[in-house]
Amino acid sequence: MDELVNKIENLVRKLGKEIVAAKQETLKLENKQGIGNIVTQYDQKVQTVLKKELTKILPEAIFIGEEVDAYSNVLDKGYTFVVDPIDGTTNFSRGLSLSAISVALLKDGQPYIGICYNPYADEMFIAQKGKGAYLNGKVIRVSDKKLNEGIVFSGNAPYYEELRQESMETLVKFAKEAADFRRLGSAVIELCGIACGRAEVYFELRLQPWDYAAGMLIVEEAGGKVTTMEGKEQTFNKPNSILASNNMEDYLKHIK
Ligand code: LIP
Repeated sequence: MDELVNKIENLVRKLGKEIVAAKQETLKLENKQGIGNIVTQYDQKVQTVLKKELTKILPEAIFIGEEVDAYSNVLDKGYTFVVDPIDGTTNFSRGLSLSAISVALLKDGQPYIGICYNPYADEMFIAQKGKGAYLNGKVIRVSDKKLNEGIVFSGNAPYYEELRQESMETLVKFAKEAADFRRLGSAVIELCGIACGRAEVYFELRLQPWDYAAGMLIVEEAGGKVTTMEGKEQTFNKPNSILASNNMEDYLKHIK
């Protein structure tokens, strides 16, 4: 398994360098379904290379990615790659340097390996089921802060106009009790931030499986907890809400 992880890590790190080197003035933006949901030629190129190279690394796995094959079914038996080539595409398109590559390998429908790379910070987050979570090779753990001294990462589900009001109301409920809140614009960076103790809670009312499949495993292997906003187990065949935390208290009670 370690050889498999190393091969994926090297591939992701190489592609991360291409993302950082992208010149903003060369970006070609295309609109997708939903408000402000864009894709650039870099999202498409990175995903094409990921699909080609991951298939060489593990031929028996199927591939699900944001920019193609988006809704093939996750295999209940066997291996499925669930990939976001550039999570935080809007940040990428605006030169905000807050984006990440996310590669999850699911085994029998559950996260088995999670690899998330923020190339701007050169931060490689890796988790293997049952083997802990690491940032650049060092063990990471969620924080031990309670909400009243903690930071909340809030997702606004920006592509879904019908969720904006509820997203803001949820943020107000959390923010009233937290020390502060942040919105980074990359679910992957927010999930990895929970895993390494930089914040205590991350919520978003609708994310795609490729946004959270890898980051979720990294949070859980770092001692955190990831459910839907209703406290249910996560699934990977359709968009879901997400509540990720350091599991220091029942955070759902703050948003009832
Ligand atoms: C984005 C997430 C962000 C969320 C957006 C979108 P993308 O991923 O990282 O947190 O609010 O709705 O899902 O589309 O940039 O890969």
